[in-house]
Amino acid sequence: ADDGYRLWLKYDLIKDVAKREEYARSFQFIAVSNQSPILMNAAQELQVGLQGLLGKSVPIITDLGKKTGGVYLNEHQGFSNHIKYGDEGYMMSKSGNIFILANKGVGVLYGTFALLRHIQTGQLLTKLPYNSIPKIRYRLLNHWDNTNGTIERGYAGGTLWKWYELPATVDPRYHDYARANASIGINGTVVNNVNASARFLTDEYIQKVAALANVFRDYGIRVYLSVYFPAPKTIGGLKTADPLDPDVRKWWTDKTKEIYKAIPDFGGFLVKANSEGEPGPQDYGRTHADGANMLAEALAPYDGIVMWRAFVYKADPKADRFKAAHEEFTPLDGKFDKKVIVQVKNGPIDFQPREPFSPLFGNMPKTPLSMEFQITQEYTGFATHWVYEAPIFKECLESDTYINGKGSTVASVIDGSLHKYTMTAIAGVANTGSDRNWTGNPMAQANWYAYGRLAWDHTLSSEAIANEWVKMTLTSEPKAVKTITDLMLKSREIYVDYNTPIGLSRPWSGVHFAPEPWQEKSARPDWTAIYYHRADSIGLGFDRTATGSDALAQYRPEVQKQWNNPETCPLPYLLWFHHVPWTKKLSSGRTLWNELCTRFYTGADSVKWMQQQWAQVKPAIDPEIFADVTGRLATQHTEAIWWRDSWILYLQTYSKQPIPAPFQKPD
Ligand code: GCW
Repeated sequence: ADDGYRLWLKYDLIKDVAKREEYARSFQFIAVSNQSPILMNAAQELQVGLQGLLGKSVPIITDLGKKTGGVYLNEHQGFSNHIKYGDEGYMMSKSGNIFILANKGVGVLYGTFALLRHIQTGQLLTKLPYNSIPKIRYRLLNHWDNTNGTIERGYAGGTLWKWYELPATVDPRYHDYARANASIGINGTVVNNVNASARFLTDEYIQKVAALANVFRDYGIRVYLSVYFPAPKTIGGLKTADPLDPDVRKWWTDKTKEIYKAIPDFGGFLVKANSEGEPGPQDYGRTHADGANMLAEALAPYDGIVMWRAFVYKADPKADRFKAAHEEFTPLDGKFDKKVIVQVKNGPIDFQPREPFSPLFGNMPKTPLSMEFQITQEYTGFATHWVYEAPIFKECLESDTYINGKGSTVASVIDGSLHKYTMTAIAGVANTGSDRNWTGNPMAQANWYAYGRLAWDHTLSSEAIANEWVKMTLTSEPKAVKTITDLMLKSREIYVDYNTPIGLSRPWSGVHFAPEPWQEKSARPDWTAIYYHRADSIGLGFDRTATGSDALAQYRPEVQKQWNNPETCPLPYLLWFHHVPWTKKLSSGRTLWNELCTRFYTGADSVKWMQQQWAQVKPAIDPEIFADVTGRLATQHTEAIWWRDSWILYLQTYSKQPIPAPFQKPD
């Protein structure tokens, strides 16, 4: 039985003997151009992969000579003078041998995983030549992991990092983590929570993190740390953490030096400051730029960067949280050091199942902006609900900001092409944990996978990624592949329908799981449900047009035009921007109330459809995974009904309307 540990790197034997033999003819040996650790990792991965896929042990050799019929992993600086492959791009070709060529070992490693993917997905080697260059330079996972072993918003067990055992004991699982990431092109990992403990900057923890870095390095992955801004006070014994104070600056400079001594390829710092109660430069009357530039100065002698998060909003129930990041950050455009990237969540609020793109994208032309996506399913059903996230990511990346006219997509902002940034980055909040299968729900592995693939090449389609993931991870039986891919592609829309349809924003509750639309009190005045959904006797939704908060004014006129008229605003965004009367007829022909009920009911009902579809693929799926997902889908169905009912019964106290007749039947 398959416990899910091997992810998409399963390398199960190809069942079709003829196909196996055909492949085998091209894999009589694996030759390497040198024996650096990274090239040897590539060669060994290929060896393990071929052993599994072809059932054949293929020798690794160090001298190609005149031999043909094998693979040559060739690290060759300057191999191409036509195309700029950079440090990470690779080329694959076939003539006599299969050649994987790259300027650096890590490029060869990526090419090797791509070759394996070719075979795993049953593609013909005649599809070569093939080349690939990442569109974004820093492709990171952000782990919200704490010193005590917990993960903030983690639903797959505790942290992977065994702090108590490190640095002396190095769990072999760290290698597998690195392999999985390298296979999808992830080249950096922030190991600790952005709500950071200062302990990560103590010598004790630097040594632990260095032990992880020692494993990750030979898979092309650099480690980064989230920093606690007042660390100079808490662990440095200084009286202040004012970023303009010379002693504070010296403290960071010395600390950074200490880190680089232990981790020579350290990637840099990620900072959450003056955000949700975390301290920051504003505590000293300084700006985000002052804080970020101080860290950039400390990193100046090294190849490291600062990723400064723009996730800020005030505890003000009268303000519109939607507008906060744009208000605070756009005035700072041009004030950041060249080592600083400002990291922006995809949407203006917070990883909701559907949000419009953040209006910061495109509006800071002098500052590199990076994208922060959330892979872990904080608002998309934790580990029980099956939600394939590639469509969420793509929807944002493909949104047009119109900053420099039509075609100024969010993707073109973050890949640097629009404003000519060379420093480009993307981050995904990880969904991994200590669960044997890494992500709790086996289907959530696809979200980790899809994030990595899109970070490398955002032009890939959600469908293509789903298709290859299914083939590599679950089955190659064509009908089952089709059924599961289809399920994946519909899963997000189904979730939105029973969770937050028509642009409804998700009410807060403690753990961010069930909607509790009735919630009126919380730790902060803006953390109530009513703040977000704005239900009243007239209607529902947040007016963000000129008659309301006017958040729409933060977008270009072309974008405003799409959203600012309630008659023409696409339904998925309607309640994000408009307070709509219950009885208003929508473009669907139904009233708001009837449309809401229709979505909630068909959404919950569609989970039943998901269960039926899944039942059909049983013969093609490993029994352990099949049973696991079957159980989760049952829970998902129950919970979808809860969510539907809690919303509808609550909203009905305002709408005073009956549930439409077709839905007045037992489930
Ligand atoms: O929405 C919030 C999450 C917090 C998280 C925060 C952030 C790490 O609920 O758990 O803190 O976003 O992104 O900083």
